[in-house]
Amino acid sequence: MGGSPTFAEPLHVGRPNIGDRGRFLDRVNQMLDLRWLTNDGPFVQDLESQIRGYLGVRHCITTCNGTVALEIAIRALGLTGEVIVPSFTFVATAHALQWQEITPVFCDIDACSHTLDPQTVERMITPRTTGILGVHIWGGPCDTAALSDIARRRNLELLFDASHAFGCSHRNRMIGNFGRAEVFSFHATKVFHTFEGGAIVTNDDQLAAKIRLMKNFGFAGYDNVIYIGTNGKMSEVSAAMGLTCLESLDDFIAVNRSHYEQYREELRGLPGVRVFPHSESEKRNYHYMVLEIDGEEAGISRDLLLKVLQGENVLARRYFYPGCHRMEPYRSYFPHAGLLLPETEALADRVLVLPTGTALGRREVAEVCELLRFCIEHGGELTRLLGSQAVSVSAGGNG
Ligand code: T4K
Repeated sequence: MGGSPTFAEPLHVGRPNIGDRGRFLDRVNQMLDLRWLTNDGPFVQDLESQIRGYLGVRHCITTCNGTVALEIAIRALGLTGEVIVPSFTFVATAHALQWQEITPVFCDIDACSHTLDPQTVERMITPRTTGILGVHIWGGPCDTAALSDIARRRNLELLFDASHAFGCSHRNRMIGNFGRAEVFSFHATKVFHTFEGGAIVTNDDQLAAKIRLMKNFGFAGYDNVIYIGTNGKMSEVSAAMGLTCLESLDDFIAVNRSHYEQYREELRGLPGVRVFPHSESEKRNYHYMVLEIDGEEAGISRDLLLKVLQGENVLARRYFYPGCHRMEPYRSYFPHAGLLLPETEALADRVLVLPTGTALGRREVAEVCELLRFCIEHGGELTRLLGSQAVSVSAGGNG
């Protein structure tokens, strides 16, 4: 409203974690000395081995990003026709299917867990369905038992997009051990990252061998291509960052957890604000700080709240607004999809993701909470003053 913003510098949702800079630079020097920069080099092999140990899985195949990892996993599983997927996810989940001319059939979610609702999944199955692609949103697992049961009974493949769930567990096993395979994103903004990167993990030996071929043009040794493939390789510099981040992962998670607990404490009792709860009994990475805003109860709409936060340089986000089914090309392909997605649409209108991570301190978290409290206490006035103005898109993100 004309004054200077609360924060002089923008507060992003997820600034990258860096870890021990010295350790990373040492690795970069080793890499340069060795002149081995990509193609299954020593850092990639070490990273894959450490991830296998960390997750307790038989195979880890690193990739250049999470989207390509999804594309390869989908292809390696032989998915065709239709695949059931949530609309409430980052658009890459749907694109990885459509890119291969597989129809993403958008399915509604459970309002509490924000993940696929198994009963609805069952209703979306047609003779063309070949698989289910569940997403462990915010690091919280899908109902893996119910989805496995459906997949087994209906003879479908089950794949998980675990992009948000590195370091999380479910039923006392690390995520990475469910379905036929699971896919991680190691994008710079993730709790564990490799600048750009991803991985497919599986306990299936044959599937792993196929995926390894596919991510490297189908090469089974020099001059010998035995399968159609792509270039999905992770570079050595990315793996060097991964090894460095892995050494500090517990610290990153501890910071996220402390921010989550502080937010939960300081926002307690604010009308219309629900903090998405993380399990107390399982491992969580606390990577996404998710609120659900009930505009009626809060006395201010989620979008106006976002606008005010942005004005104060708090670049909160509406992940995953408006839902894949309301983005192109899906909006044109399936103009009536929303009729079957009431929970997805309601959630897309409520979610507000707040800044967290190692770039933030307790003071910043306290000030963001103070701002939210102020906005809700003065919701009526803010709505009168600013209510008619549209939400602008914050700088620097994908959308
Ligand atoms: N499946 C799911 C469920 C996913 O969430 C994702 C990725 C994928 C699949 C695909 O995986 P990848 O192919 O990406 O590996 C971000 C990420 O770009 C995206 O990886 C992630 N999901 C998604 C949830 O979030 P945006 O739209 O938030 O924009 P971004 O990454 O440009 O920036 C977020 C904020 O962080 C910005 O405001 C600025 C700040 N930032 C960003 C970068 C890259 C920095 O401070 N430094 C940086 O280096 O998508």
